[in-house]
Amino acid sequence: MASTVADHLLGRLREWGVDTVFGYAGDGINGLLAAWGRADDRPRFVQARHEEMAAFEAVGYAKFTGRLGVCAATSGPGAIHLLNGLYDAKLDHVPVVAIVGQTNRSAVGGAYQQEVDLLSLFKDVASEYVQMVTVPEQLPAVLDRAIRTALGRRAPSAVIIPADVQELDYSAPTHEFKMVPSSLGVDFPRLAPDDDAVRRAAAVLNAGTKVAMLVGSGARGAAAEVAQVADLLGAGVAKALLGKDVLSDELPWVTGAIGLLGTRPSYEMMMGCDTLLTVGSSFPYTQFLPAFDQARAVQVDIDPSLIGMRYPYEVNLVGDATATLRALIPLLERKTDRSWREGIQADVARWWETMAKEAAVEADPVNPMLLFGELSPRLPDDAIVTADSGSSANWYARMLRFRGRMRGTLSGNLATMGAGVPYGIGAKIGCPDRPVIVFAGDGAMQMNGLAELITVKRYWSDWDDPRLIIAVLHNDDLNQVTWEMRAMAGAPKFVESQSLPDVDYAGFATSLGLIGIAVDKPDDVAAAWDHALTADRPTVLDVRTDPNVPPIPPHATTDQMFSAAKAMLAGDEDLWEVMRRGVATKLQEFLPHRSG
Ligand SMILES: Cc1ncc(C[n+]2csc(CCOP(=O)(O)OP(=O)(O)O)c2C)c(N)n1
Ligand SMILES: [Mg+2]
Repeated sequence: MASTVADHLLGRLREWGVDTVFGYAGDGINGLLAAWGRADDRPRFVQARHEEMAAFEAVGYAKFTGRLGVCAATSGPGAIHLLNGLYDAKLDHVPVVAIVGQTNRSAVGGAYQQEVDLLSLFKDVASEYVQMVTVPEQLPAVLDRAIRTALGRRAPSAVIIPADVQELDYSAPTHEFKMVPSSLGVDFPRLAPDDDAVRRAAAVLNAGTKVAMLVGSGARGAAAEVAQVADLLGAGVAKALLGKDVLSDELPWVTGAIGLLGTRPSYEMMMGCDTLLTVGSSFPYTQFLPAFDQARAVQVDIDPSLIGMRYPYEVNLVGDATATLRALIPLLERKTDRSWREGIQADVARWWETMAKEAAVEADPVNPMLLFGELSPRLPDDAIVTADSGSSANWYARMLRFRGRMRGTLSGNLATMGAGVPYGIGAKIGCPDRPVIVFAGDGAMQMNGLAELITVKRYWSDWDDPRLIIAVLHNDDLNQVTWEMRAMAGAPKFVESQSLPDVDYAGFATSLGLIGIAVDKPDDVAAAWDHALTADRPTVLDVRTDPNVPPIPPHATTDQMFSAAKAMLAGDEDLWEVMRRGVATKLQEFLPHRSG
């Protein structure tokens, strides 16, 4: 039998080194599925419960392996389901190719069943590249370009293939007019910075006396250079959420997370600095950066379309983080006065003590900070951690001390609920020899995490290291939003929208043959982690956490709240009291009544 377009497509994916495709079946891709059967499941087809989960799994896989993520879905509803996961890839700059079916060419435009205008549907999410293959000769150029564009622009792209085209005999583009042949592979440059710009940046940084650095995921792989620059400049380093695993939290001058989910030392450093150096981050919240007339600033970023925003930077240096920092280092003068950095280190040390104290405070029944605090020192050196959107993102950002080879991520820019569990699955499929820990709210579990545990049931026995731990913050509440409403809108909890039905998460896990551990006492938290971290299969930790422990720190809401919180904390009030008794209620006293 001749090779079909679908056979050729799978063969080309294999040639590109794609070993896994996350997907879900449907008659819009029947030709592809049949080819998969003929190809002996190469690349491996991983079946999710829902196409959105397949897309999240592809994003998680790509984030943790550094390779291309690929997902596949049928036409119409399957393609529509992919969207949220693809937007997650778009906003967090992750290379993912979506392969989707379409109705037969003879039916397109005929209001046919499951016919959706897919080119229009994907136009925004796959704005870097989306195309429909209508004849076999088109396939190589479209597929190869989709892959190269996704990798090069760090973005999702989409290839649409009508069902009948999948089953056509493949015929390659020829050496003729109106043919577009293609080739395999791509090598990217390491973008070297402009010499003059490096000199101007060094002049700004050398002139400062109190330097703050902010690093994001663009600084991944440049940890040694970041540390060297920070040392020369006597700087502290704050980390944007997606850059949490870029630099070890054991370094005494790393102030940790910044922003709404951030730490106090990061906030204080930004409020007190006279110079800012941002590397590989487009952290969005300007109000957590220095005031406009307070600091001179330099930004380093590989993407000219994202540089120069958020702050009036004096030098916007486009370049690879490692190459640019290496070029800067010989031009930087070591600050002889180390007092600024010593102050930051003292703040950081005090911060970790405060976190430990807060985690030890009694709650009803389990303080969520205790859950994270007990895990932190137990984290295996090669652990991968993901967190869902919700209160767990806050505790993930602030409470976990990353070190060594640890990796972690979440849906940073889209901040979508429901990514935690499928990210964890994508991590396990991509890195089956590493332990993976997922934090998810009960709302996120009910949204889709529970169903996706069925995917875990299907695949876990293939993993070299079977440990996948899903810690559920069981607070019967959409807690993050409940607190946002309290703190930002001054509104009480609206039970109809915020309360969740009670579900037995541990019991559901057990029913799937996984380990389920229900925890409702603080004293049992440590043993539960030990159990899960030595288990021979995936575990769901179903932990009754207290919804009255506010995830939002007092310095993290509106500008007025910053100054209010600062005033309170400067008076050496017990930070915990401020938080525990309800940041919102306390801070409300400082807020003028809102109008409109
Ligand atoms: C898809 C999606 N829907 C809604 C939201 C808004 N949202 C953000 S966090 C959150 C609550 C999450 O509740 P849960 O998963 O129970 O976690 P908790 O905050 O209670 O720990 C909501 C509704 C969102 N970010 N994404
Ligand atoms: Mg909840």
